[in-house]
Amino acid sequence: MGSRAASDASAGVAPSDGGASPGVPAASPAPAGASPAPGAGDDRGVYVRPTVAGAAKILVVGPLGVGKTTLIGSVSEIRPLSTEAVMTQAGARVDTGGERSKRTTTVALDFGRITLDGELVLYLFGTPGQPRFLPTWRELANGCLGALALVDTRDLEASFDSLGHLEDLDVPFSVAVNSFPDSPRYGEAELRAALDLLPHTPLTVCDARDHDSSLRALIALVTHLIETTGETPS
Ligand SMILES: Nc1nc2c(ncn2[C@@H]2O[C@H](COP(=O)(O)OP(=O)(O)OP(=O)(O)O)[C@@H](O)[C@H]2O)c(=O)[nH]1
Ligand SMILES: [Mg+2]
Repeated sequence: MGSRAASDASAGVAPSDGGASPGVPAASPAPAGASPAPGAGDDRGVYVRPTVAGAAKILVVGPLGVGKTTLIGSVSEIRPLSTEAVMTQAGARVDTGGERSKRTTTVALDFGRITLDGELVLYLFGTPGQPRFLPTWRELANGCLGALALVDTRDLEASFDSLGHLEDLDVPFSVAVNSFPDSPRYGEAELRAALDLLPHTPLTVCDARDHDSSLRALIALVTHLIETTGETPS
């Protein structure tokens, strides 16, 4: 496995012997006031609460099949908008990677909404995962406060483009490892080195299928954004 750091291929990491990514912290618990887990689509709130004092646009990025659509769907308090299309043989040569069982892919964007602590609304925009859609990020990133970058440890190299693109666009971000059953486990230092993360960039583990886990990853991001920008979204 390679490192994202330019020309330092020797910094590759090997899986640590078992364990659940011991060095990589799970994000801290969700605050008591965070929105409850949404139930079936019909139960989801439609209107922004009157208590809301601020809003922020957040990108959810990552390579093909890393779990972006899944995360937005599990955390959104409104019925998420998704633009899934069936992957066909015609795209097989360009749309590589991702879950082998995966049959659809996002072709425009995902959209969802979550209210934190009754006060801060996050509008979540999921990017398409195929590399050929990277140029569309420039538009999607317009006006965003930051990004949650999902990573799959089964193919760390697949995330390099996403992270590099965020840096190019000057979008602050945090990283969340979305764990799959067959994901190799790495220590935090190994992962940070392989992904070439700055020391202050949050690195957490999440399960994109789980509402609370996804929420914690977003809270880690927002906490980081508030700390680094010194501003509360308005
Ligand atoms: N085991 C496991 N499966 C997951 C997890 N997250 C997503 N999946 C599955 O992985 C597949 C890919 O998830 P998506 O959410 O479609 O991935 P995506 O990043 O939106 O993919 P693209 O839009 O094609 O880039 C789906 O079949 C999910 O059910 C996870 O945390 N654990
Ligand atoms: Mg998707």
